Amino acid sequence: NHKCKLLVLGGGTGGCTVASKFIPKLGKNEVAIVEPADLHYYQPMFTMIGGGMKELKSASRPMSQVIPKDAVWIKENVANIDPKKNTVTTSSGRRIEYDYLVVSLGLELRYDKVPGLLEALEAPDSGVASNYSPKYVERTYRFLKDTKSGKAVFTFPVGAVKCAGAPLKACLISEDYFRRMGRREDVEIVYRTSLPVIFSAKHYANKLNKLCAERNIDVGFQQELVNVDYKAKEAVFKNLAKPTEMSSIKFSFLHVTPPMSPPHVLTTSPELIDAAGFLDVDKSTLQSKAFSNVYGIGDCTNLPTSKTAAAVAAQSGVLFNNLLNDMNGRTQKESYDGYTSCPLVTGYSSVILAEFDYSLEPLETFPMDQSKEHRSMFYMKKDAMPFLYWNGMLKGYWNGPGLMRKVFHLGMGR
Ligand code: FAD
Ligand code: UQ1
Repeated sequence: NHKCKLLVLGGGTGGCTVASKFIPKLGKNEVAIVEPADLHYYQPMFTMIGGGMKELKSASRPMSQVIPKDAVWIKENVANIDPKKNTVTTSSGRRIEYDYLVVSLGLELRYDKVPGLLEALEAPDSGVASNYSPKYVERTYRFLKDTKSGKAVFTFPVGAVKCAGAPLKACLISEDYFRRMGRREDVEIVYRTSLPVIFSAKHYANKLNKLCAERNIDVGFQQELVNVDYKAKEAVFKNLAKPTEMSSIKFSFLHVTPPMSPPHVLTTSPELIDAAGFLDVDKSTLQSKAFSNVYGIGDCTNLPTSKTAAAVAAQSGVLFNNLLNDMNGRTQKESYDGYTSCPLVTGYSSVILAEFDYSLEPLETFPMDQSKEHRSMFYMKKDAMPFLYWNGMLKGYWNGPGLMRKVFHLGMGR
């Protein structure tokens, strides 16, 4: 059994970042992190790996190196949360008592929800790949290289996803790949999304619609992938606008973004979650609506913004200030504006850097029109961001680009 001031559930992006911030305040061994994984992945790299621009091994570090050294690492699964008793139980039955709790458990990938998909992802030569999992991301580039003709199909699932731009990035990078290889005339590019729009923030959606049209990508809306038959090379879609209407596409290559769900373990504490199963927090303060000593950050929360590491960075500063104030008996609160960012990689040397907040209106850092494709932003994404992540964010020193934006805009604009 263990007792600590601050308990952090999950040692991913949000968990490590928050733990690092509190250690200087709370001292050695007063912050504990429950995290079962051996490796911590920098998931934003997966998009580049799928395009053959980076190697998988460059996207991970041993968990032992990213969990701050003065934190206690409990290398187990969380099995039960009891916020009434301020305790968490692990899968081996260990009880951990806390004064304050931060929940940062991320999202679960649900490849199992699409019949035939797991078999297809396990079969060596199915042509089916997915950038979302370190298990399947290397298949993307392998099968891109194998695809000489036919259809390359890209999907977007129903429900909450992390990095909602990533399914389209996979599509645009692949399109650029085939063009550069001289195969674009022989490969049709098909994008099928469950959503009625290409992207949530309209300013960028306008640009992306135009880009897809110019690049001759066949875009279909409100289409949900409901079955994969890799032997027949067939993907079946349901028309969400007309649920009895099914259609099937014969593919050479299929990139799937899986359905995702909130961490199952949250169901052990129904008071903490909303109807959809996400941690129910105040959208400004990040505090649990049910328990004042519980906070949430990142993908497992119901914060009504797009789920990204960039959003986690901005949230971490707000969470830190608010929870520290609580700990010190101060009542003032800082507000999260919903800031999120998605570097939309549109090919092998260009990025549209979408940045927006709860209003879905652009909130851009750099003094230029970021809805245009930029080479500089490609290198920012490929080389600068990973460095900032490992050396700045996970160590607690990066609260997102808010300050940078104010400097660049000299106090003018949003
Ligand atoms: P995670 O970092 O996923 O961490 C959750 C942690 O909880 C994991 O370590 C997991 O092992 C642990 N856990 C789960 N269940 C349990 C349990 N029962 N007990 C204990 N521990 C548990 N973001 C960007 O900002 N820019 C991008 O360009 C970008 N691109 C992306 C591309 C792809 C393909 C993907 C997959 C993601 C991308 N993201 C991007 C999103 C970003 O990676 C996530 O939003 C971010 O990592 C969320 O952090 P988190 O702490 O909420 O969850
Ligand atoms: C960001 O802060 C962040 O988290 C570290 C990302 O995730 C990897 C991003 O992709 C982006 C774009 C940001 C925002 C940073 C700047 C400089 C605009």
